[in-house]
Amino acid sequence: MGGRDYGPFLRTLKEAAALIGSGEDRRITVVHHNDTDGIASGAILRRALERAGFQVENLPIERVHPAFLPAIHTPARRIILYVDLGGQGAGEIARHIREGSRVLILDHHKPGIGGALGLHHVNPEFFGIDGDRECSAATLACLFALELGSGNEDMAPLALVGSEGDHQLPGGRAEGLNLQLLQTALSRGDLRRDPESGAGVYRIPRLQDESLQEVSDWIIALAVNGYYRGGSELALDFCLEGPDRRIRDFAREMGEIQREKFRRELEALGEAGAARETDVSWVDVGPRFHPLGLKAIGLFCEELVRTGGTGKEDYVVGFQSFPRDNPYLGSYDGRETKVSFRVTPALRKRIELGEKPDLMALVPEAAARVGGFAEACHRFSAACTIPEDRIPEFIRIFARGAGAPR
Ligand SMILES: [Mn+2]
Repeated sequence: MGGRDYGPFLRTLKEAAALIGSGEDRRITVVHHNDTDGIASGAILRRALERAGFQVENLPIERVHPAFLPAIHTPARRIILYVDLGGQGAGEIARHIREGSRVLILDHHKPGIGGALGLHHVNPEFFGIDGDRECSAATLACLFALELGSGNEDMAPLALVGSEGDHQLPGGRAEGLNLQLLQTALSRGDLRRDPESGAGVYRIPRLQDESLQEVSDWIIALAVNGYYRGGSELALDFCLEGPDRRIRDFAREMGEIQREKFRRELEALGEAGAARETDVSWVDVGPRFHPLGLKAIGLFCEELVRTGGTGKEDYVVGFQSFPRDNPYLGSYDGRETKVSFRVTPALRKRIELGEKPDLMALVPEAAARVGGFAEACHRFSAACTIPEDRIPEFIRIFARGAGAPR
């Protein structure tokens, strides 16, 4: 840590905890991502806020979609805490805040430009702390929990689960604020090193001695694959109580559903594999992956690449239609499709050589041109949402950009 001064950041967290902890209202809604880091964050906050006398409602979501904000910001919800998401949509969220309600965002993703009035946004990135490497959302949530009460130190292992899920512990090495909580958890015996299983493997005795990676795998099976069957609830229970029979059965069932859906889809594509347009291999699974969560299409694109179902140097694009019913927020008939992007290993090399454009250069612009929006864009993987009836047009626009010489 090199004697880094986290004082100003921790003071801001303390103020945020005071803001939430004070007041008469004892009902709070925690809105969080449904991936490993988000679920671990949601579990930490549920336990810590319950200990502080709150009645806690967890709302796990796949992303902040403008259409769902009115369903989140209802009059009955007076205190809303966003964690692991919300930072990039702060401006949009601010427009839905009702008078007399309090909204706090705890996020570690690089915030967009421009602030938002009427809400508090605590983010390590504001303090020069790298939210991609030194502080997962679960670490942030745990530090917030420690400001609510020092009795929450037992939540530190879950902070590391979130860090693992967000790939912030390469080879088991933690940095920055993640490292602080790793030391807390080890010194209390809430986490133990397991050198016999490999360097950098940590296990959580309280969760039946599962490793951080195993816990993360459980959460993905439950909350990501099982999202549209309410599996996020089980994932939260799992984080706080450990796996029971019901949780193991559900996770296994979701795993089977995923394998079966993928197998059928590959079979239907047959020898020819994905459809081709210049430099682009694409597949539209429509609603066929239901009830799997929207991350399924990205995983399927990876499977397509692995099984050779794409062109050798292609961008790989998958479409999965947006389910009409959200288990937490009710129905929505926007008729949209989620779009996932991957690249083949050969294309990745060419992008690295600067011979082809990366996904950050292609996706936001193509999405905007058909009235959609980009969500999570990295160089070699990305996602966006577009209207369902504009898929053919989108493929043409994307293929034109992809074929353009760099
Ligand atoms: Mn995260």
